[in-house]
Amino acid sequence: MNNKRKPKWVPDNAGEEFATSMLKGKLSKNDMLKKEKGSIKANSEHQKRKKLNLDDYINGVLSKDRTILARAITLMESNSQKHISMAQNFLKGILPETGNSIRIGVTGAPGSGKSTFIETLGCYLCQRDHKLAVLAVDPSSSLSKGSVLGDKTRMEKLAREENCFIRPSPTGGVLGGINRKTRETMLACEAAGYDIIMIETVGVGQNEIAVRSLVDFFLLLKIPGAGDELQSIKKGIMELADAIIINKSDGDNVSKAKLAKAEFSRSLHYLKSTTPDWNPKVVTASSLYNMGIAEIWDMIMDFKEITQKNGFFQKRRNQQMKDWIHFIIREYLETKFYDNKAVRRNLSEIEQQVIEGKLPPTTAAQKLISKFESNVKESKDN
Ligand SMILES: Nc1nc2c(ncn2[C@@H]2O[C@H](COP(=O)(O)OP(=O)(O)OP(=O)(O)O)[C@@H](O)[C@H]2O)c(=O)[nH]1
Ligand SMILES: [Mg+2]
Repeated sequence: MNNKRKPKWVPDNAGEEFATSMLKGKLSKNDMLKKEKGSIKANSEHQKRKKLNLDDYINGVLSKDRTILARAITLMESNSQKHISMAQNFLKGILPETGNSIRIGVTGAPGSGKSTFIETLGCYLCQRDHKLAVLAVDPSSSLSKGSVLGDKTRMEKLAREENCFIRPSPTGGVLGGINRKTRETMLACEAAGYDIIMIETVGVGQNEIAVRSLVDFFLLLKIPGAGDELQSIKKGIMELADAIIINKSDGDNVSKAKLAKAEFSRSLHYLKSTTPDWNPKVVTASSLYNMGIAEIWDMIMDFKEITQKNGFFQKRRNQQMKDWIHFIIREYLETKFYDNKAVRRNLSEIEQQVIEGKLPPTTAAQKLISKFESNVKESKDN
């Protein structure tokens, strides 16, 4: 008897007289269907995975092909050297077609309603023939566990809109990742004809600053609380915002929201605006019940008109581009420095000496820098 055909319950020492074996089963109708589906899937997978060259990427994105846009973003997110140089050539190719959008940053504490707000405003805009790209920046999911997955399901209605493209932007915990890759993703979306870009990020200090450097209009979402709003918000973040939205102004929250609005407006009054001719606004809204959303859009359009008229719209973008160059240089040099063998060998010991008061921090930094420089020189000489 063929051992492989033995059912599990047949004793190991069963002889020939133990006449039990399994026959190979026939595929049921259902199995056949599954198999067919599987092969269909494999085929489309194959199609999707067809290798693209540089022109395919550029032409695909410029002709508004969403699948190719998604693949171009994946290419730009890759850290492999081969992909990096192709991605840079791709960017160069699409650059003349970028910039024709309004870039909006949406930030706020976890659960303040950012995704709901983007969904409601997004549906409103898509129905008015705008094309919207939503980039959800997730700070490595450590603070708001799995928020990107949550976002995907929460923005279900928006995801069904033909005019909308939603892309979670992984950052791998590197703050810099937000800046460089999100910016490049944003450019690709613009080249693919998206005239509104919204970037969602969880409000955790430095993230806001990184996102502020990407966008034209920066929105901060707050929820009405027990009147202690101002304590929970850093002045620095408020200064960055072009508008504060008191979200969830519905049901029992309405009167609390009014109070919060008055409180924020008062304190904004004392802060210097970062945008000439624009005083940051405080508005109440309900993303869930679609209240105040159209007014927020009108406000953003007013902002655009005012800043385009006084030239600050372009001036800010120019400054952002300059900052971007320096950011990339800093990122490159820092990585080179901390990856250096001599630095890695000596870093913790020198840090310890500073902690123990044996070395002043400046001397410690200089020591590490000279170890780095001589190591670089040494490897060049060899
Ligand atoms: N009552 C009310 N609830 C809302 C409103 N907006 C959002 N919510 C609810 O608040 C909860 C969180 O909303 P999200 O949109 O996921 O919040 P988020 O800021 O994107 O959250 P994270 O991405 O996890 O940081 C959900 O249960 C929403 O239904 C609103 O205007 N009114
Ligand atoms: Mg969200």
